[in-house]
Amino acid sequence: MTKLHYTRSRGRAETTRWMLAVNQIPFENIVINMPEELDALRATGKLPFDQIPLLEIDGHNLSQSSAMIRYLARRGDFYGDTETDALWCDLMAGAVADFSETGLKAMFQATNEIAISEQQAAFAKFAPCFEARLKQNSTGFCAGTRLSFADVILAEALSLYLEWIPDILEPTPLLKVLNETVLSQPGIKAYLTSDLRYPKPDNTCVIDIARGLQRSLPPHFPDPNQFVVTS
Ligand SMILES: N[C@@H](CCC(=O)N[C@@H](CS)C(=O)NCC(=O)O)C(=O)O
Repeated sequence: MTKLHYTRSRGRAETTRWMLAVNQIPFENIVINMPEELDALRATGKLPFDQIPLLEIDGHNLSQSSAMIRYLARRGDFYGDTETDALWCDLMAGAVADFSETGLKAMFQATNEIAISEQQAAFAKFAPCFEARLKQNSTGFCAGTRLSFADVILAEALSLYLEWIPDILEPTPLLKVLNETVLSQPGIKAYLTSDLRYPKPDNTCVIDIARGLQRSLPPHFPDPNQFVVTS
């Protein structure tokens, strides 16, 4: 069984979950909840950069979410048909990674208003570029003539924004259609309604992550350094 080791959250493992889902590869979330669990995983030597997520698949121990999604793109033929398609997949994936950062950080913000205004600003910067690319390609997809991993991770990033700002896609109709195309993929549909999909992150999730990784909580939390080990 394919195993994905990460905290009890979407975070940097979520693009990999969506790529496993679109490939219809069954997988298990192995939850790192306590620092001892991360120490034990590190002791296995399976983390070349000492970081999670870790994806155990096909006899490989994969690190770095960008490598995982490309492995899964090649495995499932989601990398376009030509060199140019592959290039566009990579170009879009780079921009999507930048775009998704603001969505990933939303849960750590001091107020909902800050989380929303930062996402509105990032959307205003990136979404017109994504919309222009979809117009230029004119197939309904980011690259080539069929679904690629770029489309999947773009929809995953949009899912973060949409939870905070449900009507955010109204000014970008091509992006809205692409999002619906990805959400209608059988594997994605099944994943999003399964127990494997974690809910929108809340403060408990932020605390779980800080405890598991022994890192600081955001400054607006009481006792932000309670999980940081100083020796
Ligand atoms: N570029 C990496 C980033 C991974 C990353 O930052 N992982 C964090 C958890 S979200 C981590 O393992 N932090 C502990 C550490 O770096 O020691 C990826 O996308 O996989």
